[in-house]
Formats: sequence, structure tokens, C-alpha cells
Amino acid sequence: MSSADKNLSVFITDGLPDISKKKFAILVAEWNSEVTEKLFDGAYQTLLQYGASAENIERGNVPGSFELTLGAHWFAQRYDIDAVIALGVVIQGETKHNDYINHAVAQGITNVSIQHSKPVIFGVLTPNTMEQALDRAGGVHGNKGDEAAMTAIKMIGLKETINTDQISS
Ligand code: DLZ
Repeated sequence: MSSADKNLSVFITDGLPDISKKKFAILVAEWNSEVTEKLFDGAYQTLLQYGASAENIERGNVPGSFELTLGAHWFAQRYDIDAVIALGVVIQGETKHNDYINHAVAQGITNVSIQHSKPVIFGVLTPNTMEQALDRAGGVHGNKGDEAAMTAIKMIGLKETINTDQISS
């Protein structure tokens, strides 16, 4: 299913964990800020709606999506942070610059998540046009920020279920 067929703000919410004491970091890229601010609003409000406390949500800004990886690493290495949500918008341009950014960030965020064994969520839109981006930032297809926050919550719940403290390496 493509995101054109899905509303990014509609979720299955059975069995969500208690996140009232969980700490979240939200990273926001400044490129395309008219969209990334909407992604932030969506992520922030979704965390609050499902039980997070405002004082347990920190925000960090990075210049562009390429810098999300290092920003995520800095937050993820903190013991008190339970999940990091990385938000950006990379719009297809006249050159292949966007491809390099997208692949680097997707791989970088995956690496950070595994290295620190905690959810680091890829909340990056990679549309062809600004209109497609806005459609997924509180528009007709919902909000990628909502979906990224819900993904963080669900991964925290999964981690608790698996009980990774029992794993030796
Ligand atoms: C350079 C660049 C370009 C062309 N496009 C985007 C974009 O669509 N979205 C985004 O978040 N960042 C973009 N950037 C900036 C890079 O992510 C990065 O900040 C710079 O390459 C650092 O010099």
C-alpha cells in the first residue's frame, strides 16, 4: 500500500504501552520548514494524546535532513531518552542530491537505532512535489509526524514485551 492509499493519521491502537514516564526526543529539519513544522505539531500532539507528558518531550533542530542522523545519535546515546523521532522533508530536485540525502539518512537512522537498541524513527517525507509533502503533513493523506510518533510508541511497547534486558550481547 502506498501512502497515497493510506491515511497516515489513522492507526490500530490496541495494546499500546503506558508512555506517561517515557522520554522522547523530536528532531526537526529546518529545510522545508513550512512542512516540517506541521510534522512536528503532529508528532508532538500524538505523543500527548497517547499519554506522554510535555516535560518528557524534547525538541532539537538540525539544518537539513542529512544532519538528522548525527542529531539522532546524540539524543539516542542518552540513557534517559526512550525513543527519537527524526522529521524531515526531502523534495525531488533537478539533481540527484535528494537521492543521496534520502539514502544516507535512511541508512544512518537505521544504524543509530540498532547501535543504541532503541527506536529511532524515520519520519522523513520523500515526495516529488511540495503539494505531495503538504498532503502528508496534515493534508488529505494525514500527517507523517502522527505516524512517526505512533511508531515510536508501538516500538517502545514491543521492546517491553520482548524484554531486551534479558539479552546478553
Ligand atoms: C542541500 C539540500 C537539498 C538540495 N535539499 C534538501 C531537502 O529537500 N530537504 C532537506 O531536509 N535538506 C536538503 N538539503 C540540505 C541537506 O540536508 C544538508 O543540510 C546540507 O547538504 C548540508 O550542507
